[in-house]
Amino acid sequence: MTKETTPMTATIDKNLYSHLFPGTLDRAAPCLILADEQTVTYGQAQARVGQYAAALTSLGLKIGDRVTVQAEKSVECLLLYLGVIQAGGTFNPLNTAYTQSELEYFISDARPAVVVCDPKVEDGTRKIAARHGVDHVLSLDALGAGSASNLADTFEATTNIAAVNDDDVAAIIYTSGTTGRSKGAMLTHKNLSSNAHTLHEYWQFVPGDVLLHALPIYHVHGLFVATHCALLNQSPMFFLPKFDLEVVLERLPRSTVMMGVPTFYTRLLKDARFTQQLTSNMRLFISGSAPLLAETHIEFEKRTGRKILERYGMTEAGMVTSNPYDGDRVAGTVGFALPGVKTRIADEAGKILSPGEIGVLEIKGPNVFKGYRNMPEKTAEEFRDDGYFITGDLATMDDEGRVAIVGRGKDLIISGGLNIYPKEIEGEIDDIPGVAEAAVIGVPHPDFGESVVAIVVGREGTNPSEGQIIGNLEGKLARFKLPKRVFFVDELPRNSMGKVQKNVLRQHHKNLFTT
Ligand code: MCA
Ligand code: AMP
Repeated sequence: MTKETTPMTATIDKNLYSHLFPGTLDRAAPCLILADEQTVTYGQAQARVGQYAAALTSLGLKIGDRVTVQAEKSVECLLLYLGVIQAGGTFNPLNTAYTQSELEYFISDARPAVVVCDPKVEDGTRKIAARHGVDHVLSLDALGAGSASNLADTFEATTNIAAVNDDDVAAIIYTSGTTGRSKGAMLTHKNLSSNAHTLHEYWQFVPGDVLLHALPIYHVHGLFVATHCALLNQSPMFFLPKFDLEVVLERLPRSTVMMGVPTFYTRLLKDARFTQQLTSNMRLFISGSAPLLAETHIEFEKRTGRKILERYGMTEAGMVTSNPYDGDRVAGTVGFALPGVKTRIADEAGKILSPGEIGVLEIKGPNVFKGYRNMPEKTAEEFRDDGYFITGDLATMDDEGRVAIVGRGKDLIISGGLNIYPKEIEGEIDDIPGVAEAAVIGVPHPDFGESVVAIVVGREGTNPSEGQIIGNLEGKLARFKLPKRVFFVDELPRNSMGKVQKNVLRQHHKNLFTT
């Protein structure tokens, strides 16, 4: 944070960077306040971003070149992201929990020009990178130290902003699929800047706002929705490494806005120190990424006198609908299509349904992504001919356009706001010696909303244990995907078509974690 630069002169609106760091930037204003209260001003942040942009450009990064980053949340990591954007590169963050074997796939698909990883896994990452022709591997640790930041230190901050087009890809975020491998959703500069402006206005950010940022920054929620709103508002963020209840309770009285997954709210409600008085400075609590239980919504209001604002989104489109800021925030609903976004409910064949009928939510707007990297057929399958994207979420819409998510057309578990696809885990369990087949389901969980449970049929004459199954998956799958419990059965329930009846299994295990 040592080098200062002169204020920006060039403004190229197409680059997301120009929106987040406008010519009118108040350089002395606090931007990031760390866990130890150290503050980074907007001027310092911009200068550091400029150093990262210069460093990346010196490595030969061109518009659209990918920078894959699997690093712990830190200020440096956030500023590296913004440096990639300024330089016109494509930022590709990865969940820090992914194992090296998961990483191999992402690198093989993203074909990055630069990979940034934690120093702890640098050796393994270098080997993977070498196998896929990646030229540069840099490191960044949880404190923001490593060869990436050392390299940035050696450059003067550049004020050049890459002249991108609206549909140049600013980020690729991998999102798992019901079948096959993860899909890299390509989000353009226009997707990100349009959604940022819409949310900034819709959620009525005002001078004096302070954002409490405790989300990870490898997903849309923490990286784009939260930080872009704060940056557009030139507001400070309490930038916490993770959701630590003690630290969050301590920072709440000095914050005005928090964005979180439902687990944040259930954890706060479990603590008696979370009171109306503690939240008296807060103007907005936002929840998303997973369904907020109506009981959490109601208990929250009872405790604090405030209503959580629930919104709905997905990697492929950023934010799609939101409960209103001023109007009714109705528990169990995700509100209305955001300005500029169109929503409709259709059946599988694409017939538009009437108000109140359950179908799949389809969406269209400037926020909707460009497509999945390297998967033109998969992309085409998920769009209607008239440009609507098929979300795969089951929903209803009332006469006024208020949307409620009532289920999922896709076989997906959402645990603590992280998406987990049963198919991926079933595939790994099926490969374990002694296993005939497996079904993986999501079961209600008081902390994570849903948790992963595996039901396994052993091969005749073999008797694998729960510990063996989980032990076998360790190192192959990120730990948050590991089943919390494994049960053994003689056979899986099937319908007349031979399809595993997961609803029967879910029903059978529904009280596993809740009673
Ligand atoms: C951690 N663990 C988990 C999860 N997180 N297990 C299941 N589900 C999880 N979400 C496991 C770890 O593997 C570890 O297991 C143990 O729990 C402790 O890990 P720790 O990191 O200390 O956990 P935590 O700090 O308690 O984290 C829980 C969390 C976190 C706060 C809920 O997962 C989180 O911040 N989630 C937010 C995810 C998010 O940002 N989603 C947005 C996606 P072991 O001990 O076995 O190693 S974007 C999106 O969905 C769209 C666009 C949208 O609408 O926003
Ligand atoms: P992701 O893969 O991270 O993009 O996850 C997006 C998915 O999370 C959506 O397709 C929904 O299934 C789910 N989701 C996000 N927000 C909500 C919400 N408020 N209520 C219910 N489900 C949600």
